[in-house]
Amino acid sequence: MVVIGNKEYFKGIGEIKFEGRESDNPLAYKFYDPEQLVAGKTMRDHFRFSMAYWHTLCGTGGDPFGPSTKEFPWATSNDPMVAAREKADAAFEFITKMGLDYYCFHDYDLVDEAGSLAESEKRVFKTVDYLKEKMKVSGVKLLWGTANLFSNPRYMNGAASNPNFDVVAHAGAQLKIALDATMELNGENYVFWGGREGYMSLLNTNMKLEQDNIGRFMRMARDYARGQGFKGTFFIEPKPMEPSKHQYDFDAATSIKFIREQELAGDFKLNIEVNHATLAQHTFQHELQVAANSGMLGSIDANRGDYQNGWDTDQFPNNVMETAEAMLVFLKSDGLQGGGINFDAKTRRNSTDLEDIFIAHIGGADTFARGLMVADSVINNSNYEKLLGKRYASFTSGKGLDFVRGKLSLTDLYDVAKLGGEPKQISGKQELFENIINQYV
Ligand code: XLS
Ligand code: NI
Ligand code: NI
Repeated sequence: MVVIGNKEYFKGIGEIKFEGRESDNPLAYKFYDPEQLVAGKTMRDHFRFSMAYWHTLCGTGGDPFGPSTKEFPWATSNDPMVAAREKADAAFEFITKMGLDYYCFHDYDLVDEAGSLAESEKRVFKTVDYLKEKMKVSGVKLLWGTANLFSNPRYMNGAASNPNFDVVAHAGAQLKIALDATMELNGENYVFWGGREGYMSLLNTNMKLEQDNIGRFMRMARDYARGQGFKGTFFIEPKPMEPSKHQYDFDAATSIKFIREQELAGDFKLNIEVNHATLAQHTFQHELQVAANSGMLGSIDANRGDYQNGWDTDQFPNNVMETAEAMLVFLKSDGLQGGGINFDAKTRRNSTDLEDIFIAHIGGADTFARGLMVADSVINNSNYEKLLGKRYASFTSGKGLDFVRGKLSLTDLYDVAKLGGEPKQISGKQELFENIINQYV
């Protein structure tokens, strides 16, 4: 069902339907068929696709070298409340026309921050009331909310990690409001992305205190939300750098260590973003696997980087090979723990037609759908699993099995090696594995 506010913003664009790969219609899904079953679940339930408010409704194309290029018809009013409602109308028109199930926001994506905390809070809750109605009519749900604790200059030295307690307190107030807004909208999760939670120079930084303060801040968030009956999961979204030089949530491994050290396990998992993985010199699939190994694969921010540029370009996903490898991890880990796939991606600065926003999201959804189907057939129709199993066969019987079961000592290894002589060379077969993925694309 398409829900439209007072105005229709995306004129001439109807509901985006699945038409299959033979279709030439740029405004149709070629691979994402929400009702198609893959590995016992519909694609819709696997992915739980979400629109990111910040890029899709607020990102007008400004960069360090030039101003906005995109004139959004929902961003014309000088009255912040009118602008917030129009933005919400456009958001829900887009989400429902796309057939997405979820959205995500930062507090001040919904409505502009005001001159005082009290006034900002009023604005946020007025907008929340409006969103509530739109969610009721459309059935669209909130995947996660978050607080923007990085844009306002007051956070230039960090938010929870700020050396000035007054700023930490202000961040706490903003966190409380964002949590309340998320809970009011039945948000299923809450995200912490710490763009300014890091440092530029260790010379002026007490790293231990800053990190412990972030831990305290997150435990407060958890205790407050749980006290209000929040049942969802908190996610930390790792990113190594940008805007800070060193960000404390560098990658999945670093964030898992932090979660455990700060006694947040059980309540906190990870939101893995593709372009953040590559910024940390990892692959997307590596980060997914690290999270899954610790039972912390919570959610995904879908996008992609650029092989030549070293920053967070947030392009829409279109790399089927990369996504297929990621979906192998996804399927083998039983999907996401509470989260979904949020398109944290933006159209390029020179993609200025409103329909480009649709085309971009369609491409992203199709890439994930294709990746999922490839991964599913690799698992079920190829000898991939058998080959992988064969690589580790030495641990399934004899002394290898004893080792896995913890029955051997170091002297046992010594004896095995002495008896066995030089181990036989066994190929890693990487090219064969790669060819199998290629064969099923
Ligand atoms: C920025 C992050 C941000 C988070 C939400 O790089 O990806 O958009 O997802 O604060
Ligand atoms: Ni993100
Ligand atoms: Ni990002």
